[in-house]
Amino acid sequence: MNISKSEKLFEEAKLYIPGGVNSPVRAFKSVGGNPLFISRGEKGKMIDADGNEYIDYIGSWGPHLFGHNPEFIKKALLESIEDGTSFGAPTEIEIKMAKLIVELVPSVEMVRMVNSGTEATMSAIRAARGYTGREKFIKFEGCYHGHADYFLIKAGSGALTLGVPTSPGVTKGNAADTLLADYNDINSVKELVAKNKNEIAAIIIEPIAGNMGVIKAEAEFIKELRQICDEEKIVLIFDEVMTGFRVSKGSAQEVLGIKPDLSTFGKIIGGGLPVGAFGGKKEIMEQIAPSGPIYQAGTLSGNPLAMAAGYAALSHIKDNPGIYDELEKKSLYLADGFMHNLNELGKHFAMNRIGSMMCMFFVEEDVKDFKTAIKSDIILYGKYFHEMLKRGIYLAPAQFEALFVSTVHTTEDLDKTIKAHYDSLKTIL
Ligand code: KE4
Repeated sequence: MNISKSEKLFEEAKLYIPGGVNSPVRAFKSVGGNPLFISRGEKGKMIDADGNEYIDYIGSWGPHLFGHNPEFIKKALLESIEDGTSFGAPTEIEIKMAKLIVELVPSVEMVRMVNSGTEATMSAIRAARGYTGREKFIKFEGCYHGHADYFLIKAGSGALTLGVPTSPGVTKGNAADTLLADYNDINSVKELVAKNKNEIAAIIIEPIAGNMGVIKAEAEFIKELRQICDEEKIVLIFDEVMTGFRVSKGSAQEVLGIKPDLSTFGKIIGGGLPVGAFGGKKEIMEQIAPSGPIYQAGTLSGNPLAMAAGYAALSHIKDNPGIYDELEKKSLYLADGFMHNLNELGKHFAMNRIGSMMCMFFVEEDVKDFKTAIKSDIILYGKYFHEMLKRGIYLAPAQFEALFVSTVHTTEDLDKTIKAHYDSLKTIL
């Protein structure tokens, strides 16, 4: 039986790269089967090594708000590369990029560029610790902030809710300062704050979670979170790596109407290249080296090539704010199609959507926190994923991720996806 090019490539990749991939979720472990090797992306589509075409709803896990390789980003890159790629010295485009982020996100007064979301969140935690002189921080079960040691922590036993490492290599020492609260449960935050009075430097949250599937912070919850941080002088960090410029021009903080003290960004701000950023209140950011004592650095941070792509992406957003209405229309059309199918099939799976990020959970009850999210039937999700793939629809190879609609998904793409959704569910239920 002849094996596909993707299968051949995967076998070879596993000889040289752990698990054959450079990021675990790409290996299809959660859904079974072997990953497809992608040869190219074009608008809302990706083509694999065997020439099969898929409508792509991952968009490289969020960056491709405008689909693959949009002309205006490609043009900016080709122009920039004529002058070189990186100099390890300040360049004008870094000022333009910083000014544009400050203009688009009012809570950001100053910003530092880094090379990934992980770098952004770990730097934001260090900034908060350095600024407050405190060591502990609160994160929420189900939120993912990248792979810095002190984020790879799950709730420990007992009321103490002390973190325990989720990965070998993460030390107990690192876990000791990470406190776990429950998303959308303000009492779980109040308990931790009371038990760790004046010891908490920061609370970091995905204001719209995208890593336990999609779950929006409830209005009352996020408002009280802001109040607690004000009262306790805790730095409130919105991790907007996924939601930044995804859910609105001003990111999730504009949708929720709450200003954090620090924000982290990634994905879309790189226009498809590796870029992250953290920024916020000037009094905190001025503490970052070399203007202040809190050390933070990066060889390729703000490199002009990546800045060219990111600046092109953010400029396109600034010049075309109507894209969010367009994204809302397309995303609502898709979600309505899915909901119609579920009603036809008599299945009331939870469907959470904020703008162009959404998730269908294989559980028939509201999903508003980690505990309800993990009731989803991930085996059934795996079957659904493969049925959709067979029908040319490329979704996240894991239940607890987001589906992303782009500005270049056409009505034809959406109709094909809605039909595939119905036929796939019909097949597996
Ligand atoms: P990166 O270090 O992967 O650029 O960003 C980490 C990160 C931080 N914060 C949030 C809210 C994030 O969603 C992420 C990364 N997102 C995952 C997708 N769920 C990236 C995919 C992957 O790990 O390959």
